[in-house]
Amino acid sequence: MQMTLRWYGSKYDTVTLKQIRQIPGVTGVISTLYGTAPGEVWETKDILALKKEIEDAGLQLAGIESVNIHDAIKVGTPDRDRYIDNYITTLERLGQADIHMVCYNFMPVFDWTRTELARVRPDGSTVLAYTQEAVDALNPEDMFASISNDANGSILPGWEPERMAHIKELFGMYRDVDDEKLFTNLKYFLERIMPVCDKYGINMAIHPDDPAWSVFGLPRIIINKANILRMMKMVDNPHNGVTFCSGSYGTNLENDLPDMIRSLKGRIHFAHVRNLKFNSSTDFEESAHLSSDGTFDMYEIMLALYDIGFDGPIRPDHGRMIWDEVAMPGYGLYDRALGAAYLNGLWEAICKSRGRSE
Ligand code: DNO
Repeated sequence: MQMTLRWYGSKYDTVTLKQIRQIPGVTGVISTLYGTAPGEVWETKDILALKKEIEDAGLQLAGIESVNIHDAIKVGTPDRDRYIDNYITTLERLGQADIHMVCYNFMPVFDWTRTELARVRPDGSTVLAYTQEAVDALNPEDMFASISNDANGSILPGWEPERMAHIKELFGMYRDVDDEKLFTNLKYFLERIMPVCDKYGINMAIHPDDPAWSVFGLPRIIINKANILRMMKMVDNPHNGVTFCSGSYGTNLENDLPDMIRSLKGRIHFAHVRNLKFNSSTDFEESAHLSSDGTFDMYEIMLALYDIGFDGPIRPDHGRMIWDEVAMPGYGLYDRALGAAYLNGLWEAICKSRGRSE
């Protein structure tokens, strides 16, 4: 595996490449052209400039998170082919730039959803948290307002104000889209992009829906083992793979994370590894990465990745806000650096105890 950190670009991130370079064992970053809208074609010069900036800092651009999917593709409107053509052009340009992993999601309207961005924990750190009760009490517009007021001035991924300004219209578009329709539209999209992925060796890594159930009545399909295996089978190409995100699949306590990892051998192209602490089955917060601070056994998760021979990029995920850092919620430097060091430690111990070099 290759340990990486997510980085939003020098215009948007409070964390610098120099700081990332100094985290032991982190050799790459996962980035994006933050600021491009879903459906836009990415310019080669922008891709190459991003790559050069990262390489000049002594790091590798290990993959893209995300090339976002236009709602026309998810809904399956008549103009979807135009947006898929754009997506294919972007993939071609990424492939030509020697970039081979692309994370994306197929969540209607919203990307990931949290109800609190700064819940205070007993140690004084603040974390992202979710309660179903809070979602049930809100309408989507209020949810957007509370999230953007709380974001330390940053734009959270998937919550871009330009899209959220049309939230009612977006909900309207999905009126007739149920789980089956969403599966069909995902299949159509994947079948169209697989030839370019084959040509350039691009691994597509779908991110799970977070939380792993329907929010505000919208369909959500990338939520459990049965659905993800269905997706792998419906377009049975190794480039059709997943981002295994423990914190997203883990929102549903019925998901057995190590078992899911083992069932996805050969198809996990990217891993987000983080812990959650459940206070009840509908109230969870994003604890430190350490097993004893949360609900998941992080050793078992890393062991399952080791057992399937996972060799893609991995990153610690949302960190707590500690040591008075001010940053995009979940994406500060300090706690993610602690997470990377911890995951590296688990990996080294697993490799040594199994007699394999790292
Ligand atoms: C949240 C992230 C997601 C993820 C997208 C992938 O912090 O894990 O926003 O990047 O769902 O497209």
